[in-house]
Amino acid sequence: TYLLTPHVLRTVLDADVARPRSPEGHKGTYGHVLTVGGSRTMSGAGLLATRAALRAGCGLVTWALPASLVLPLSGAAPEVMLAPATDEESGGYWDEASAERVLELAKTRDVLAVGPGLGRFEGDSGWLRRLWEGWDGPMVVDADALNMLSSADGVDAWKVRPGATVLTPHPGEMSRLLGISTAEVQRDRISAATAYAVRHGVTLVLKGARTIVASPDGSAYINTTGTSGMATGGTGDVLTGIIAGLLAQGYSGPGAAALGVWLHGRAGEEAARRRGHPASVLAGDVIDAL
Ligand code: NPW
Ligand code: AMP
Ligand code: MG
Repeated sequence: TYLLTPHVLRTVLDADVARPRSPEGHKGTYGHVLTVGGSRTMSGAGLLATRAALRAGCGLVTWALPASLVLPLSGAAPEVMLAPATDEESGGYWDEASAERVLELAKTRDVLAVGPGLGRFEGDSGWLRRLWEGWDGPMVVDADALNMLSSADGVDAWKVRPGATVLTPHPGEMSRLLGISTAEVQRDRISAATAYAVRHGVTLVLKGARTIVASPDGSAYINTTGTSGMATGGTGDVLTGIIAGLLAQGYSGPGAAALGVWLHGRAGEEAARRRGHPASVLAGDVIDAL
């Protein structure tokens, strides 16, 4: 277990062959993220994750969202491509069939970021399993997608993914993943995170003040950046986008998670400085400070 200082961060990233920002680079050089999220009442979460991925430096981002949201959201983020992932005729809401559309879109993208603002729907655990096993590249699993994982039967039988898998639960989501109380999770955060990461072969980011990054090899990192100003709606969705944007640039699961968590906290500190007080930080300010 290490404190995630800039020096330690460098050693984590040593193993990475990320794509450096080359003067010759173009938008295709830095990877393409597919965000899968948003719903009628939580479109903001999908938008925050999508914008954060771009701010983290990937070249392109497509946002797969319910068809009924495409028109209201066109223009909300001009840099982002919108891809309806549901059927217009059915009212355009997430359903089990939308997994096939997402997998089709994923064929020409590098990273999937699944969960922010998705909501829950009938058969959603099977939907997540279809993406988990049907997509072999890197994948960030957050928010409602974590809740789908919690309510799925027989997760141990799900295939270990060949691509990097990064799970980003807050303590409430972690308590659902483990079937224990939030207080129990908080009592020993390092053990909760590392045990899950090793057992399931994933990178697990246990969020909250002093976020833990646990890698599948059993090592754990305690973040040193962040501020109480980040205790506000949407900051977790921003982190999901940042990690996905870094994965798209070629970082490993633990590398993208450690760098993403550190940068996210540092951007939160900068946002609080710019606003003059942590209480006034919004999730969008964290993106802008990045
Ligand atoms: P409490 O309140 O202390 O008892 P949920 P969610 C606990 C979307 N969003 N330390 C907390 O415990 C997300 O993307 C949309 C301790 C509470 O029980 C999801 O799709 C937004 N406990 C969806 O909303 C902006 C902690 O977790 C529970 C903790 C639901 O996600 C907001 C709350 O978690 C949001 O991101 C900590 N550090 N952190 C938008 N603008 O569209 C959390 N808890 O029930 O999983 O709800 O996180 O809001
Ligand atoms: P979520 O609950 O999914 O929106 O995620 C909240 C984000 O804000 C996570 O990255 C947390 O680590 C971060 N955060 C929340 N409260 C604090 C705090 N008091 N200090 C530092 N970071 C925090
Ligand atoms: Mg969240």
